[in-house]
Amino acid sequence: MKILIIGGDGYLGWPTALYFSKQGHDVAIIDNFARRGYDLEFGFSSLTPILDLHQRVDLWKKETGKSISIHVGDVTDYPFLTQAIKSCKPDTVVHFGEQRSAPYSMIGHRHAVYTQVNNVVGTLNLLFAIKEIVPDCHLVKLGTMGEYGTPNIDIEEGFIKINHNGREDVLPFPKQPGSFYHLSKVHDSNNIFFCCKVWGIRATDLNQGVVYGVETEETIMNPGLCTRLDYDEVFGTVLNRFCVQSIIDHPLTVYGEGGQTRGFINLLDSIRCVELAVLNPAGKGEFRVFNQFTEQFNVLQLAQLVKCCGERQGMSIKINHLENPRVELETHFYNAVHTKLIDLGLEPHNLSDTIIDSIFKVMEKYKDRVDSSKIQPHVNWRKPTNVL
Ligand code: NAD
Ligand code: USQ
Repeated sequence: MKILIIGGDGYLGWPTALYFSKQGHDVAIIDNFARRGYDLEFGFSSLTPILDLHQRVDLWKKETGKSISIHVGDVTDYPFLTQAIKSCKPDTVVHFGEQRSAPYSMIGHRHAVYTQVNNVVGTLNLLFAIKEIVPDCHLVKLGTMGEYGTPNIDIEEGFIKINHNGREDVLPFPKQPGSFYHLSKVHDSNNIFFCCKVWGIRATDLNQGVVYGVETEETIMNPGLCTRLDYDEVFGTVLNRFCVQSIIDHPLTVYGEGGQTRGFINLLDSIRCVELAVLNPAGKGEFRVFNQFTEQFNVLQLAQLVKCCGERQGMSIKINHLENPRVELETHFYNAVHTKLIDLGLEPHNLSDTIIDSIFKVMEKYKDRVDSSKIQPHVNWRKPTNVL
């Protein structure tokens, strides 16, 4: 297949591109390096040293003989996007290319507007470009479990059957997102659903949970092929952050009580889910939603799990409860259905001591690169500002 990966220089996009290339697909990447720009904006840096995209792709060619083509540009720039799509004529577009941090979107007005314009306009452009140039192409779009929020009922996979005043319908599951970033994903989902209906586009919205992990079979072929790993207050996700905090003896930063429950997924499973969606495309005009996570945990459970593993390795780990900088429920019901990807063949790598130990092992190698001043949270949902 010809597969176009938008956001192929990022944490998930890069290892996914390598995986598809290894399977023999013809892979192209679009990226505008916005993610590298956010690091420059705040003085953050990936824990793992990453080469630039051209160097990475050259190294991949040297290791495997396989080529990946690169289109450097911004998907909010429609002429650029249409030119890239005309040149690679993809069978499938996997769209990772958005600003993906909730705290970044909550810094203040400028970052909120940037996030929504970047994400919503980028996806809308892509929908138009698919309709105009490759109408049969399957769009696999990365959404988020955070679109649903934390309702006091079971979360279904995208749609819910509702009985109201004696009439019944299957409707999109109610959305209660918790940040301007998560809101941008809801706006995307609505636009995609609409375009599937009116233009017959085929699309899969992958409502993914929080991803953890760093290595894949392809990225370990050469240290220069590793993917980025963020631990800072803005881009670091909770389990990756707790692991980095452990190896530098920083207390684990549990926000509030720590009862916040989320869906989690290993990096390897995240890539496999995208593959399952790609290999089993949506029908013409079909808008599918898959809940892409394998297990749910609350934040305190994760902290305790990491503490336990770390202590077995001789680390001494303290758990701190910080005043929660976010506005979110800290104790709540959470039960989200996630069977569609399992039905397609996903075999989950569940979180275990062995997996946490292997994440520690990679992190230990780069321990000296950690800047501990970037860990404490400063972005506050209640106090928008434009300065971190
Ligand atoms: P990332 O920031 O590491 O990668 C995103 C990539 O997209 C970056 O390389 C960035 O430069 C590029 N990009 C952003 N805006 C662009 C634009 N306008 N034009 C071209 N390229 C652009 O993020 P990630 O962690 O790899 O996440 C990828 C996707 O998966 C995102 O859509 C995110 O919302 C979703 N997701 C991530 C997680 C997670 O835990 N990392 C969980 C659920 C969903
Ligand atoms: N949290 C802590 N301590 C920390 C960091 C986070 O207690 O040091 C808590 C947060 O308050 C939140 C939970 O952990 O309750 C998850 O936070 P996170 O930063 O790991 O994840 P989130 O902001 O939800 O965003 C991440 C990705 C995003 C993706 C989302 C999936 O950055 O791209 O969409 O996970 S989901 O959470 O399912 O919406």
